[in-house]
Amino acid sequence: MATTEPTHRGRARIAEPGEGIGLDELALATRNHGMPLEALRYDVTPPGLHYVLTHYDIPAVDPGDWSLEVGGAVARPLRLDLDALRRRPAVTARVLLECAGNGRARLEPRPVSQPWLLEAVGSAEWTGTPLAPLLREAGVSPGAVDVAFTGADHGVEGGREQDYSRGLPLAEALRPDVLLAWGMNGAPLPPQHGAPLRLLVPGWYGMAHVKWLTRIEVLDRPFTGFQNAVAYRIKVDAHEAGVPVTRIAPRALLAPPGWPDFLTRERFLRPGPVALTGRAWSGRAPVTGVEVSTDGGATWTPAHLAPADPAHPWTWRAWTCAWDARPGRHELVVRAADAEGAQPVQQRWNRQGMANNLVQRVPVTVRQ
Ligand SMILES: Nc1nc2c(c(=O)[nH]1)N[C@H]1C(S)=C(S)[C@@H](COP(=O)(O)O)O[C@H]1N2
Ligand SMILES: [Mo]
Repeated sequence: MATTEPTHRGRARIAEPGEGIGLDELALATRNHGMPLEALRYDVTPPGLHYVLTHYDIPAVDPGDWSLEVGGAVARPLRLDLDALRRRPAVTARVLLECAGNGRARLEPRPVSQPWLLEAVGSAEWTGTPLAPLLREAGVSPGAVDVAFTGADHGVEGGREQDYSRGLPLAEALRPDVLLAWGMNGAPLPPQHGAPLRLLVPGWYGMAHVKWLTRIEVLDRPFTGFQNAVAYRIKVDAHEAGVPVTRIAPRALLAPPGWPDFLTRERFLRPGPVALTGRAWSGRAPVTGVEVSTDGGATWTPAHLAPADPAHPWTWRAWTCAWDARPGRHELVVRAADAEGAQPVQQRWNRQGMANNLVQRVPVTVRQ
């Protein structure tokens, strides 16, 4: 990893008070699209509607001469091409991904980065082979602690030139549900989602699910690469080490009811009974409940939460809540809880805007 002189523009910073979203953030937002929230209606996010987040460029990878290397602290280093991987036992799992920066754009002050509102989520059906048996075949050394996963994409971040690379604790890498995936929704992985092969670590925020995977390195020391040591840390002061971002905190989202204004996205409804619907998830523990407020959070009503599907423990669950919409302006708010607690109603700020699960607020106007 080479160090280049950081330019001022490329450095992470916090927006000035009152500073609007700038062109750098707009450029990121047009490359990295979210899932339109009406797509919360689908159990499995259809192709093209799943959110996308790519730090650098989508790399040019020829699947014909691509191969995956497994090395480092192992007894028998391996190299596998796509055919060799596809001959291994295959599973298909429904796994929700959410970017750790989801909700960042509404933080005050705003960390300048990919300006997600709330749409950095999707749940697809991923096909691949479990990672653990492959690691066992390679023979993990007794002193191993972390596993580093490196993608084919390359860029500069925080002034440091690097391949996108993430470390994962060995115990997590050995979980039976961690996959090396070559398929998404029954088709080969599309370029933007990591073709020909990506990692899936169910329950963890998006950054752990390394795309365009080329190398797996078992480490007998903790991984100290940029994406773990500098990025993806929850910290308030620039100089503190911070806490690493790991599993997805609980969140409920409302499929915005009624119809939108083209420009402002403000919502309009007709008076009468409305079935409010949405999805809820957590990567830490099962969701225990969803509550809905139609008065800006003054009072809360429990929503009906669909039972967990044992076949799909890592996806979202549907919820519904009946509302008798009366004419006027209302603020709809939803919050999910898991065994560790509920979503906060007040922001919990951190300087990278990570793992923020502030409640969603949807202002609506019920027309006469
Ligand atoms: N190689 C590589 N893997 C990556 C990234 C990346 O920039 N490069 N972005 C990560 C982040 S931050 C997220 S949120 C998810 C997004 O996955 P998706 O684009 O398939 O939704 O990919 C992760 N894997
Ligand atoms: Mo992300």
